[in-house]
Amino acid sequence: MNSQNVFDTAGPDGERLATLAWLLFGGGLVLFVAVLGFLLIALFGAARARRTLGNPRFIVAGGILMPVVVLTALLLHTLGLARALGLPLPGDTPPLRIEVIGHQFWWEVRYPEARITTANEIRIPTGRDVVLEVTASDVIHSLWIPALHGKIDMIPGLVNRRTIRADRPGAMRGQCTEFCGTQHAMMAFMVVAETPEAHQAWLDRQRLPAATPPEHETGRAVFAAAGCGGCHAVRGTEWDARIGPDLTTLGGRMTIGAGILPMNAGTIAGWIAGAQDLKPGNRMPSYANALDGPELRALSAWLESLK
Ligand code: HEC
Ligand SMILES: [Cu+2]
Repeated sequence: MNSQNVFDTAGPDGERLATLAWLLFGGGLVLFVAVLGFLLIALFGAARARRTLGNPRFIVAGGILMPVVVLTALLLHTLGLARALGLPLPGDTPPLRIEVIGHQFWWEVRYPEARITTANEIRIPTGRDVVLEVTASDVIHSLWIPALHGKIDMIPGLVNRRTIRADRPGAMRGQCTEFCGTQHAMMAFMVVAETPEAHQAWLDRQRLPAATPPEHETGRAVFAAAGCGGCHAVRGTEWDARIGPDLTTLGGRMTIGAGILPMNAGTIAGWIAGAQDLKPGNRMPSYANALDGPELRALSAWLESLK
């Protein structure tokens, strides 16, 4: 899967919205073909057919009545659809709460019950309601996972809630859908839906503090010396800043830099050296001049090992 596609759905609300998208697409196609047909008649048709097209009654029917009927029907249909979206599953299983906070230009993701914070990737269990509680720290953003739901605005000082559900495991892409600054287009994220057992195992792993085996001591020392901890948190260490993404399990994410590159030691090094080249105007400085090759390699190898 791994796609950002309204038609490639992974849950009930995604399916409802895909049906609406097909309806709009199909209806639009029918009207488009009809208008082209009228155009051909108007240009090349017989005189009688052309006269019919010019008849005021035809204009009133096709130009006023028809749009009123079609648009009213669509309005009623979408009002009904909107009521059906985000309905919780019947039953007693409490939903999983996940807080997502939009920042220029990345996503902070918190699991309040498990007391963990991560970034740029949302992991959800399949077959269970997930309540997304979204807000923003700076400007208005909007969270959209096309396979699962319609967009949810992220507004500073306000929490918007929406129940979503994935029916099958898989990875899908999401995107910020409210222009939020120069790097708005580079503000994507991944959503990983996995079985409840796999999800619980993931949550349990996330709770562990970051480990630094002896071969990665150098990388950790470079992190300390470069001052990365002034903006980032790594659980189980002295670093606890919240200006940038939590890096405790960075290597376990699918992408780096809010969905812009695949995750590996090479892209981590590239990001640290050239954050301002890859995403000009984001809040992290480039370190190409501050760190030499061996330092950069040790640092990114340590960060990649955090899973
Ligand atoms: C001034 C604050 C600041 C400093 C200092 C800083 N960062 Fe960042 N960092 C950020 C911000 C903000 C982001 C998110 C940028 C974005 O995607 O828009 C980020 C993103 C990252 C990411 C990508 C995280 C992800 O989830 O994809 C990595 C890795 C990273 N920083 C490592 C470092 C390292 C290593 C250092 C030290 C050499 C460092 N940062 C120093 C603010 C900072
Ligand atoms: Cu945004």
